[in-house]
Formats: sequence, structure tokens, C-alpha cells
Amino acid sequence: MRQAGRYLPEYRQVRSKADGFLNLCYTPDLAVEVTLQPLARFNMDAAILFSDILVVPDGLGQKVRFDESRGPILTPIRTKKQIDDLNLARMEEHLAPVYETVRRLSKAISKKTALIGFAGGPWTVAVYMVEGQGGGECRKIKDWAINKPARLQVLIDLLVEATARHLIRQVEHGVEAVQIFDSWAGVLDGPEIRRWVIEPTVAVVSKLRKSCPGVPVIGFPRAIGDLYEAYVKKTKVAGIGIDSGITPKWAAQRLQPLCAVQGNLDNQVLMRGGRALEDETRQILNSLGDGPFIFNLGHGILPQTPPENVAHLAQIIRDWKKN
Ligand code: 1CP
Repeated sequence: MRQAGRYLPEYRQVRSKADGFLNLCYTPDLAVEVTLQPLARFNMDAAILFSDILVVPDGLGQKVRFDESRGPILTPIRTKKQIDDLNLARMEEHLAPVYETVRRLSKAISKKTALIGFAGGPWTVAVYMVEGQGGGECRKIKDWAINKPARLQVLIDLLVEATARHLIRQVEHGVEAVQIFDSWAGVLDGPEIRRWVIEPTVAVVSKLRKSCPGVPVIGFPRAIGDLYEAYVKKTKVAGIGIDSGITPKWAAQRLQPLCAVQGNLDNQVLMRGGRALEDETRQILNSLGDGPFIFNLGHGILPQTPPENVAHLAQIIRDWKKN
């Protein structure tokens, strides 16, 4: 959840040396350095590759840029021809520096620290590709889902293949687990979640398992509510990331018997710190800490978060004993 990022002064310093965010992702020296920053500062148990879900469309040949204030902006895909022009072979070549970053990281970090790779879920990456930016109401892609499902299916099928290849390459270069971020899953309703989020994820996971059996997959279909359970059952992920809208008790009862749970501290609570941070953290640990569990936020860390609050959080977790 962006454990390396703008809330860290040492990140901002490296970022100012790189010519733009994507260049930071594509410069192994710098990407390795920022991946390691939160480990050095907080002694995290896992490193997450510093990259972004939008390197996939960038690699496929779509124009992607990161605007300082507005976030990612893409030249939106509108036509079948634009989909046909996307190029999987180009992607693997273009993303070679990302795989080099993974290779160096797997050498640099100690054996007891896990290295996690990731990609966006096909649906969420398609949202950025069709809308040209993140989230909102997702009107254009929802219009495709209803009125041009065959066209959306072509794009999703391509992204299933791209996502699987990108994850397989990361595993080949040294990541030990992978996470699939489906941050915009929650804009769809039930049947659409099954078709456009769960089914493509099942396909990605099965391709990955064929090439890399035994590598744990963590799913994060944000804000799908009760459908988390169907997602876990169908995709058979080893871990499920839950957002802050899910109660830890429900996750302990319904999800933890099926797989490891990862989550779900509210990023606002972490930003504010103090007593609420202690209380909410202990409540999560008391509900989920007895089963297979990875402590995490429910969504990305906010840039205004004081790093001392993160240090405090790590301390609360390490000191936790169920009473
Ligand atoms: O200017 C900056 O320095 C950019 C801030 C930033 C960072 C630190 C962006 C732009 N991406 C990242 C890194 C990142 N993104 C990681 C690295 C590893 C880590 O966690 O430390 C990861 C895993 C991501 C994943 C990502 N990127 C997601 C999925 C998770 C989520 O937050 O929902 C999404 C949706 C993106 C797109 C994206 N990239 C950057 C931003 C600000 C966004 C979200 C914008 C939006 O809401 O549309």
C-alpha cells in the first residue's frame, strides 16, 4: 500500500532526481533504492517492488504520463484498432528494467524478508486504459460493458495475458509472492464483478500456476463487499487483501478459514495517529491475529501521513499480545 512513497522525505529526495515518475520505475538504481527505504526505516517484514500497475499499458504502447497534481493520465482507448495496436512483445522488452530491479532486490534483501511483486487486475488496468484516468464513475468502460461487451472482452483477454506474463517475469527474476490490485472492482455490480473481475483473475492465476506452481497470490478486489468470499473461492488465492469497509470480525469468520487475510487499517486513522490508531490496530489484531494474517492498510498510504505514525504502528504490532 505504497509503503515507499511521497510521505517519506527520502523518497521525495530520490523522486526529485528522476525525470518523472515512470523514469523512477524504469531506473533500477533508483527503484531499488526507494524499495529499500521503508525496510531501512521501519524494519518491515516484506518489501514490495517499487513500480506501478500502469507500466503494463505503458509497455503495451499506450501513452501514459503522471501529472503531479492529477495523478496518472492516459491517451484513452476508444477503438478496436487501438486495441489491436497494443503489443505484448513490446511490453516484455519495455519492462526489462523492472525485472532487472527485481533481480537486484532479491540479491539485496535478507532471506527472512519477503519480496512481493504485483500487477493491476485486468479490470482495473482496463479502467485506466479506457477512461484515461483513475476511477470516478467509470462511465465509458461501463458503457462498453453494457453496449460493447465483445470489445471489452478483447481488451480484458489481452490484459489477462499481459498481466500473467508480467507476473511470471517478476517471479523468474526473484519475487516470492505476487499481489493483484483490483482497486476499481467496486464500481461494478454483482454479476459484472463475476464476469469482469473474478473470471479474468481466475484466468491470470491459472496461467501463473502453470508456469510458477507454488508462488502465493494475494488478491485485492477493493470494495466488493460480500463478494470477497466468492472471489476467494473462485480464484483460490492464497491471501486476500481487504479494504477498510470490511469488518475484521466478518473477515475472520468468512475469509480466514479459506485463506490468509491481509488488511485493513483505515489510511486516515494512520494519518491522524494517536489513540484511535492504537485502538483500531489492536481491534484488527485481536480479530485476525490468531489465524493466517498479514497486517496492512485498507488502501494506499496518504502522502500527508507523518512517518512517525508508521513507526508507531509497527511498534504496536510488534508489541501486540492478545489479552
Ligand atoms: O508522484 C509520485 O511519486 C507518485 C505516487 C505513486 C507511488 C509511490 C504512484 C502514482 N504509484 C506509486 C507506487 C505504487 N503504486 C506501488 C509501489 C509499491 C509500494 O506500495 O510501495 C504500488 C503497489 C502501486 C499500485 C497502484 N498504482 C495501484 C493499486 C493500489 C491502489 O492504490 O489502489 C493503483 C490504482 C495505481 C495507480 C496510481 N499510480 C500512482 C497513483 C497516485 C495512482 C492512483 C491514482 C488514482 O487514484 O487514480
